[in-house]
This record gives sequence, structure tokens and C-alpha cells, in this order.
Amino acid sequence: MTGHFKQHSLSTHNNTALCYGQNYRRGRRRETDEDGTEQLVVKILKALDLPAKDANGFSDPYVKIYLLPDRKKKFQTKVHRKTLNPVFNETFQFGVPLAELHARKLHFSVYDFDRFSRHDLIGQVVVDNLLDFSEGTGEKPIWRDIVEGTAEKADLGELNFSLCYLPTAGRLTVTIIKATNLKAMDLTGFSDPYVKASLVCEGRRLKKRKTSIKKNTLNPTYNEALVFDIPNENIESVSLIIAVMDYDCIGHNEVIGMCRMGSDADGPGREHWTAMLANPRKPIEHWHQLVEEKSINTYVSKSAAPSPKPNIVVDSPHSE
Ligand SMILES: [Ca+2]
Ligand SMILES: [Ca+2]
Repeated sequence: MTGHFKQHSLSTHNNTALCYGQNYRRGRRRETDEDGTEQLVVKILKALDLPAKDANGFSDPYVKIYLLPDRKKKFQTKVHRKTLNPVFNETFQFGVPLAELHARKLHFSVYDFDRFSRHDLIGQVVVDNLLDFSEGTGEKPIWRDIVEGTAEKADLGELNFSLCYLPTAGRLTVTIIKATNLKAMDLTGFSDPYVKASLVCEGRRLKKRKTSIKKNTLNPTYNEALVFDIPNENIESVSLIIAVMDYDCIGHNEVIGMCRMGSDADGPGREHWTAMLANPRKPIEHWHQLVEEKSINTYVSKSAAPSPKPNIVVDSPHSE
């Protein structure tokens, strides 16, 4: 039977397609709790005839899946190296009441993994009428054409942290709270993220502080404070660059994404910094969309230019 099905599906789909299975798991009757027992179960099976995104004639595909309109909860498969016909066989579960299913949509996006650049969006599949397939056993594979993706905004993730400045003590506390939806840097479909904050003055990195490393996650929680000593008279002249990094035991750690805080930073970075200065001694918390490293690095001189030392001293004898 399975052999017959395979043949059939291959002959009818000679274009880029995604294959998945779906069923709905109901809570047992008379069960009193209303949450957690009703789940849409989606098994991502495989993709067929993907376009080549890499110079070697292949792609490194993986699939992200959302149950729209909720974009916060996201799953993704492992990355499959050098293939245009990946077999995923991974199952994901979304807690959703049956009564809401008609208003939800499954959103699959297929990406090409690249370690050193933005992941290319290969294409997307959006499925509604989820009730149609909710009765079966979930064993019936469903095929959908993958609609070619257009250049999407870099999806690097978001970082949540608070800034608190004590003018008298001359102390800046950056509390890294958590990050969500980080870009996967490893073939496992996850990263090993840690956060590095650098204090910058006149294009020079003066001090840096790091959080611990969280292994194998795209949604790490830290709640860690990074403390910098900055005398009040110098606080207007410094800026803060915050980088979310992926740790690797072999090779270099890589930047996942960055954001920059300061009086001369872009929109959200400037607003957060200004709010901190306007509210001394009070932690001000914000979410920041991470941007690519190259859009931040223009603010930092890479070469240790033999220019005169910055005349601002933010060092203190007991730090680092
Ligand atoms: Ca690739
Ligand atoms: Ca890693």
C-alpha cells in the first residue's frame, strides 16, 4: 500500500512540494481541565524537488512551523545537509481547542540553512480548513505545493532586557532577561546562545560582559545582570552594543544578531537609552528586534587605531 502511494505522489508532483500529516488529539471525555489536552498534531514528513540555494547545487533545508495567528510559538525541524529532497519525519504539537481550529492556519516556511549568512527563504505553505483533516488518524500524507518565497526581513530573533543607571554610583546595570525566535546556527536546528554587552566610546570597545551559555535552544532565559561602571559625566558619550552569540565547542563563536543602545542609536535603541536616563535608579525593560552584525559594526572601528586614547575613562579598579 505504501509503495503504491509513493509512486502515485511522485508522479503527480513534479514541482516543489511539502508533505505532512495532521490529526487532532482530543482530551478524554469528562476530563475537567480545559487546556493542554486538545492538540493539533502535525508531522512534517518530507519535501520534494527543492531549488538549489548553494553553489554546490544543493540546499540545506529545514522547516519552520507556526499555527497562525500566533507567531510566538514556533517549531522547526532539524537541518538536512546538501539535499533537495529532505525527509524530516518530525512531529510537533499545538495546544488549541477544537472550537478555535477553523480560525487558525498552519504556516510552514522552508529555509536553506547557511552558517555565515542569512538563511534563504525557499518558500512557504499556508493551510487553512484545518478541520477537514482533523478526523483522520493522521496517517494520510497531505501534499501541498511550496510557494516560492520572496526576500523576507532577516529573522534573527528578539531580545528582552532592562537598563538601569545609578547616577551617583556611576553604575549601569543591563539585565538580560530572555530571547525568543533566535536564528538557528547549528545543524540541530538550535543554537547555544549567550549575550555579550560591549561598552563603546568613540568607536572603541572599552569593556565587555557576558551571560552564561544556554545550550540547544532558540528561546533562552537568562535573568542575568551585566554591570558597567560609568561615571555620570561620561554616560552621554558612551553607547552599548549587545550581541547575541552562538557558542561552538569547535571553531569560532558566531554572532546571531545585535542591537545598539545610546543617545545616537536608531529608534528603539535611542528610546530605551533615553528612557533609562530619564528614570534613574529604575530598571526600564524593552524588547529589541535583533539586526545583522554588519549594520552595527560601522559604529565600531575594527582596527585598533593608534589614535590618542579616548579621554573618557570608564574603567574602575575592581572591574574585570
Ligand atoms: Ca545552505
Ligand atoms: Ca552552536
